[in-house]
Amino acid sequence: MQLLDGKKTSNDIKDEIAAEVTKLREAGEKVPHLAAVIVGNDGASLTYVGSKVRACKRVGFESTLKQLPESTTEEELLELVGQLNENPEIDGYIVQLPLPAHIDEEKILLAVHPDKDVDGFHPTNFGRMALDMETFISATPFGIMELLRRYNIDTSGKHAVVIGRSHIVGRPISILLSQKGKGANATVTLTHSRTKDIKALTLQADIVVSALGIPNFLKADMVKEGAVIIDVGITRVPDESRERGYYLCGDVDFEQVKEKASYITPVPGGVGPMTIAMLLKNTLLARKRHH
Ligand code: BQF
Repeated sequence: MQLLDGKKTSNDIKDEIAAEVTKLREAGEKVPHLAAVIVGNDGASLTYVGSKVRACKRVGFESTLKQLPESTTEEELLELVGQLNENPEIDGYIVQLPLPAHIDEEKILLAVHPDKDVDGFHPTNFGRMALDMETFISATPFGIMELLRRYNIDTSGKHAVVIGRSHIVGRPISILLSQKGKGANATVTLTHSRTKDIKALTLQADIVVSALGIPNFLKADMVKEGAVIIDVGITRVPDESRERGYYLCGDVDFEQVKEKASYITPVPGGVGPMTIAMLLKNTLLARKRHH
């Protein structure tokens, strides 16, 4: 078994981005500027935006964090989105999900200008991704593809089984894996909560991507010997004995499955850090495209 080390790979990518930022600065050009909007005080969301802002600092990007109260109205958030679209200082921005229940997420995502949509969630960008056009690919699927490419994993003609059909991970990764190119060309099965017999499918899989959010869902008896296992789950499991009060648990029963896998991502330190690195990559791309 070989670990797909997202922590190390994301640090390599951040080093590459930092080197590009230095070049931009030396050429007298503006450095990339990412803004992040968060509404409310969800603990996990605050951690995620915190990581994103910290990552910006690490590579030499400018960053702006807009923290709005839980009571923010949809109109107020749309107003801020409009300002960010207009602001020439901001190359790209994200609106941290999930949003409070009283705000229509779809309405907000539609309002983000596609040229600044570094999360790649706007239908224009998702559609461009599906059509092999240049776009911002969502950070998590982009991170998974980059991990497969950097480890030279042979995906061509392989059977990839994706678990979960979310707009942010399952759906886009199933499209990307089936496209032409390095780390792709796979035959893809997209499974979800209505799939009749997931185990029968995962047993046939050369590659499993699990983006379900059920801790330890994927057991050793569900995977084929030598399979590549990508774990996108990161559930916070309450644990009094830890100083944080929880631990992070993936969808894959790592201790069991690692014995059968050829390659496997750990949680933490697998896909999660890659997500952050690819958001930076998209922001650099936005800066370069900006003029
Ligand atoms: C790690 C996310 C669900 C819903 C909204 C590093 C992250 C996570 C794990 C991280 C995620 C998950 C993010 C690790 C961003 C990934 O070391 O394993 C980084 O910050 N993520 C998000 O912004 O919104 C989410 C998951």
